[in-house]
Amino acid sequence: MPVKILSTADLHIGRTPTRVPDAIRTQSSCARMWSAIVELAIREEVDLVTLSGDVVDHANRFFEATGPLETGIAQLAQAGIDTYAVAGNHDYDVLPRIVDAVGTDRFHLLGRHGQWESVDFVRAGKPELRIWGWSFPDRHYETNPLTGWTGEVDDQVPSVGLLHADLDVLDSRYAPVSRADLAARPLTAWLLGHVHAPQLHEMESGPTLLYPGSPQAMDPGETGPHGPWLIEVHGHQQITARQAPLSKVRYSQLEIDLSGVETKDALDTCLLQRTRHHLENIAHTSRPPEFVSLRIEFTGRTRLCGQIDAYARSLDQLEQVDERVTQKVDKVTNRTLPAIDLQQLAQQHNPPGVLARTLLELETGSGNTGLQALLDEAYQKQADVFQSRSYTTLSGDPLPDLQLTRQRLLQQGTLLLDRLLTQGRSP
Ligand SMILES: [Mn+2]
Repeated sequence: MPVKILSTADLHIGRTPTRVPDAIRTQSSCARMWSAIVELAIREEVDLVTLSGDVVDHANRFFEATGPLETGIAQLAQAGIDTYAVAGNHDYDVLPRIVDAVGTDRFHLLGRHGQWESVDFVRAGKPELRIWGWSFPDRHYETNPLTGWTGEVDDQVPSVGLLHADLDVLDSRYAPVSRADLAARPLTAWLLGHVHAPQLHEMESGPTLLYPGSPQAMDPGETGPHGPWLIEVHGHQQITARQAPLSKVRYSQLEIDLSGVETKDALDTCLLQRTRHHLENIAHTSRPPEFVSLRIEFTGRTRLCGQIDAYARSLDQLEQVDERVTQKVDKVTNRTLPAIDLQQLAQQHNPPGVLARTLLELETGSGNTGLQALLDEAYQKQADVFQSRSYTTLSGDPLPDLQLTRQRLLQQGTLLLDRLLTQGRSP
C-alpha cells in the first residue's frame, strides 16, 4: 500500500493576499488556507502531512497563528494523521515556540538548531517511510545545510527530506543548495520550502525535487495555480505528485499584442475577446479559483500607442464573470510602440528626423559620442532623484542601471515622436 502524503510549505499564516478586493482578501487568508488543507488531508485520508518551513509569517504573528495552527494540528491528530515540519527563515523562532506551547505527540518539528534529524512513519508496526528534516536556526543561514548531513539511508525504507532552502542561488542568505547536492543524497524525494512558485523536478535518476510553493497565492508575482500537493510513495524510486489547486485567488499575466489594431472599436473587441478567453480557460478547469487578478501587458506597434495609457485607466472598471469565477484587471502596462517607420523618418532633416536617428542609435546600441553623453546624462538625472534627500524614506527600488536607462529613453522618445507626428497631422 502506498504512503500518502499531503505536502505543503510557505503557508505564512498571518498574511492575506494583496491587491484583491477586501471581501476576497479576508476569506482567502493564509489561516483559512491552513483549515482547507487540514480538511483536504482528512478527506483524502492521507497518512501524513509535511510542512517545509515558513508555516508562520513572522515572529509577531505568534498569537494570530497559534489558534488556527493549534486547531488544525488537533484535527489532524484526532484523525490519526501525523504532521512533520521544519522551520524556515520566517518562523525559525516562532514555530518552535508554538509547537512547545500547543504541540501533541503527533506533531513532529524536525531538525531544531540546524541539526539534521529523522523520524520513521510506522504502519502496523513496520517503518514505511523515513522523514529527514533540518530547521533554520536563525533568520539567515549562509552555508549549505547539507554539509551537516551525516544521515544514513536505509535501502529498505523509502525516505523524504524536508528542507527550507534556496535552490541554485549559491550566494543566497537562505540556506543555498544546488540540485547536484540534493541529487547526491539517495532519498526518494526532497520536499522543499522557500520558493513560493510551485516547481516539480522529476529526475531521471535520484530523488524527485518538489517545491510545493505557497498554497495561498499572496501577491501578483505568485502567478498560476497554487495549493498543497498530494504525493504517493510506492517505493524507493516510485512516486507520484499532483497539486490540489485550493487557492481561491489566482494571479495572472496576459500579453496582448496590438499590432494591426488601429481603431478604438477594434481595441475594445480585441481586449474583451482576449480577457474573456483567458477567464474561460481558468473557469473551466476542474478546481477553478473564485477570483482572478489580472495584469495586462499591451505590446506591438499600433497607431493607438499614444492613447493606450488613458484607455488603461478605464480598465479598472472591467469585471468579468464566468461560471463562479470573477476576473478583475489589477494593472495595465503599455509597451506598445507607434506604427512609425524609423528608417524612413531618419532621412528627414527636421526634429522628427533627429529624434528618429537618436532612437535608431538607442535601439542598435551603436552610438556616437553624443549618444553616450545622452545616456550618461539621463542616468545621472535619475541617480539624482533616487538619491535625493526628499525620497530617502521611500527605500526599496534599486537605482536603474544603464540598460534600463536606455529602455526608458527609447520608450519616452518613441512616445515623444508619436506626439510630434500626430501634432504635425492635425490642422
Ligand atoms: Mn522562506
